[in-house]
Amino acid sequence: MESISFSIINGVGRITLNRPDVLNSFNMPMAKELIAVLDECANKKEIRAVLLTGAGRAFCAGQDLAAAIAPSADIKVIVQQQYNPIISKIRNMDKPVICAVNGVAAGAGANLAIACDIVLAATSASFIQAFSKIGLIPDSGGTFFLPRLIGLQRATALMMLGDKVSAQQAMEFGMIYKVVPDETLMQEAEKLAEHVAQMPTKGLGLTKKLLNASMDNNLNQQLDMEGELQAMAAKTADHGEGVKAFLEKRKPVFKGE
Ligand code: T3D
Repeated sequence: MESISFSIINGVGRITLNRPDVLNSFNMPMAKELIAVLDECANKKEIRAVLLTGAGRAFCAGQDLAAAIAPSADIKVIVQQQYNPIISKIRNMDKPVICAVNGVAAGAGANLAIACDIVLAATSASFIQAFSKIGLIPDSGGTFFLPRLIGLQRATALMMLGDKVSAQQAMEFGMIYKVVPDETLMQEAEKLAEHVAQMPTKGLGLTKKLLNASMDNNLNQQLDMEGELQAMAAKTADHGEGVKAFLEKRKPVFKGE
């Protein structure tokens, strides 16, 4: 792979967007590589959590604008073949996806970050719904997730104005989980990812499924689904181990089964 670095360490599939000269902006090859590694993360049993970050000083500046204006570029194809599958794969992966936003996240880059399950950001990171500045509309699931995370009023203002939001402000808005000093971002993100990789993976996957469904369901539908999925969680080996360890007053050893 040329534009993505990927490794598996301690149960974590670590993905780094790696086109730092153009702030890790997306062209088709990078999107295809990301899609392939997301598939690998979803399918490999030994991977129990994913950590996504960017190389260099940025997380991701969204679409590579030079690639987007190439004569052969078709924006509908770019959205359908790059961004839509990436966002669907992150949301449908039955494992936690942690995002470490190491610098600016703009356009599709901002919406890629907020589609992840738990988002940490470096103090110097920022988020920009940059689309309106170039006459485009927000994509990559932004119009779905952002109003649900921070409310319609703030989402509308950010998407129409394209204002830059600091990491601190993003946390206060509820757009991300936590702000971490620049120097310790990767260390904390790795620690968090390795921690969740040791947790009951099937239960976390079912929790994610419920949270996804809660975006559309009414209360009764959600209560029914909780009942069904709780029955599935109760059948996992990790549930058995959790209860046994509790009763034996020891630390559980979860295997993701
Ligand atoms: O196909 C479609 O278009 C549909 C899909 C759309 C999805 C989208 O994501 S649309 C939104 C696209 N992204 C943007 O509009 C953001 C563009 N970038 C910026 O506004 C700024 O670069 C940042 C605010 C992100 C960072 O600013 P700054 O001052 O820290 O860095 P810079 O100097 O602007 O950028 C550094 C280099 O990266 C520079 O190259 P150079 O001069 O050193 O050779 C710059 O051209 C390059 N770069 C930054 N963003 C992009 C980019 N090159 C290509 N595409 C980019 N998006």
